[in-house]
Amino acid sequence: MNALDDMVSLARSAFEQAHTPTELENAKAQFLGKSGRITELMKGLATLSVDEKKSQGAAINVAKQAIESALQERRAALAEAELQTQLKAEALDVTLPGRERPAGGLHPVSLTLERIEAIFGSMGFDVADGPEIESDWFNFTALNTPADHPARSMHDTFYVEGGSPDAPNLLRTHTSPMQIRHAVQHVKRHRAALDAGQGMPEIRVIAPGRTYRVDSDATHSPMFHQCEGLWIGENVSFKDLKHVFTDFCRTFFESDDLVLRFRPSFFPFTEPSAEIDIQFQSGPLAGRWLEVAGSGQVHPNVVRNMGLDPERFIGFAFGMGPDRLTMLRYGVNDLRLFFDGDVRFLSQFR
Ligand code: 2U9
Repeated sequence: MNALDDMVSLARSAFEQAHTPTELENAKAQFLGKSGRITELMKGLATLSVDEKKSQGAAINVAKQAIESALQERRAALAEAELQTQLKAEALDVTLPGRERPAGGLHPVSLTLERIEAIFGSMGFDVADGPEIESDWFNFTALNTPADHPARSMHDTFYVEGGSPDAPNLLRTHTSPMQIRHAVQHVKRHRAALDAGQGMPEIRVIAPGRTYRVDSDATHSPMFHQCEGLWIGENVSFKDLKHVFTDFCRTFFESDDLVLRFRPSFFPFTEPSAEIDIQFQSGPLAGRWLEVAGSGQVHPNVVRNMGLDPERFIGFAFGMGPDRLTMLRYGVNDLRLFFDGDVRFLSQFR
C-alpha cells in the first residue's frame, strides 16, 4: 500500500473517530485544510518534472476525492444520528388517551333566570338590563319611597362614595329602577304621539338581575337576585296580573296542580298591594302556602314619574326572588350554597 493509500485510511479513521460536526470539521482540516496534508502534497508538485507532476498530481487527486467522499459519508452519518436522537427525545405517543375537560354548566340561579325570561318573553315582555350602582332618584324617590323610609337607612342600603342629586351613589336594593328607566325611555319614544292625543304601545317588561341589601343569614345574602315585572297600559287591571302570574307559576313549576292566593300587603310603589302565595296540590311541597312574590297596582305617583298621566295609564307590577324560586324548585334549604362557589354543589345542576 503506498503513502497516499495510507493517508486515505488515516483520514477515514480520523473521520470515524469524530462524533460531532465540530470534531469532524477539525479532522477535515488536517487533510483538506489550507495547511492540510493533501494541500502540502499539492504544493510539493511544483518542484517535480512535467511528467511526474502529471502522474503524481493525478494520484493525489484520486486520494483527495476518496477523502472527500469519506468526509461526506461521515457528515451524513452524523446528521442522521442527530436526527434520530432528536426524534427519540421529541417522541409523541398519539395513542395516549387525552386529558378530559369536563363540560361546564350554568349556575342554578342562572337556569332560573333563563326560565323566567323565556316564560315572560312568550307573554310579550321585554327584558331590561341596567346599572347596579344607582342614584337615589331611580332607586327610591321615583318609586314613591319617602325621604324618611327605613329602607333608605345605612342599615339596609349599601352606599358608595360620592353621590349628588343625580349621581349614582348606592347599590340598587331592587331592580325597580331598571323598570323606571325602561318606562321613561319608552314614554320618550312615544311622546309626540301621546301629546297629539294618540295612544302608545303598552309597557311590558321584566327586569332580572343582582340586587344588594345589608342582610346576611341562611335565607338572606347581601347580594341576591330579583326579577320584577311591569305592565302599563290604558286598560290593564289586577285581573291581568292574576292571569299572568298564575300562568307564570304553573309553567315555571311545571304543575297545573298549583293554586295562588293574593294577600293584602303594602309597598310604597304599589297601591293596592298584595303578597302572592302558591300552594301545590300534590308532590313534596303539597298543602303549604309558599310566599313567592309581591305585587300590586302601580302607584299613581310612580306612573307620573314615568312621564305618564295616571288618570289615563294604569297597570301592575310584581317582584320575586329567583334565588328563592330556585330553592323551591330544587329543594335547596340554604341560600348560601348558591354563593359559596362549591363545585360539588353546583355541578349537580348541570
Ligand atoms: C315599578 C313600579 C312598581 C315591583 C314590586 C314587589 C311588589 C315585591 C319583593 C318580592 C321578593 C322583592 O325579591 S323580593 O325581595 N318585591 O314585593 N316588587 S311590587 O314594583 C314595581 C316595580 C317597578 C316602576
